[in-house]
Amino acid sequence: MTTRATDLAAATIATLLATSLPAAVLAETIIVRQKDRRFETRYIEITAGDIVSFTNEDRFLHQLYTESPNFAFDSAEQFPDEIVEVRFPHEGTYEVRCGIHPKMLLEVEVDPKGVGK
Ligand SMILES: [Cu+2]
Repeated sequence: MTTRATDLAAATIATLLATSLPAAVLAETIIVRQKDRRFETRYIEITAGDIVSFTNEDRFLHQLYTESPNFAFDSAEQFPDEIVEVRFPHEGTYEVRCGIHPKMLLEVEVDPKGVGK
């Protein structure tokens, strides 16, 4: 039995993928647009570790926050065209709100890692 160079290369690539993929690539980024004083959707379901990317497509400020016993963030003022990225590290259900527009509400359900969506 002989080992050809291409087999070695394939094995090397497979090894690299196996060792470098998990943490970095399995996390997803989910885009949620803010437009007309609303989030484009009222509910998203993600996995712990995922990042939600909020894009301000209005011509005025937003200010995102969530408050919960195990996770909180406050974006401060978010200018037009500014993107705020929020990583949700823990499972749970979170209400993302805007400090400037009280009717804005996005519910984020965060599943534990390893559970299907
Ligand atoms: Cu707002």
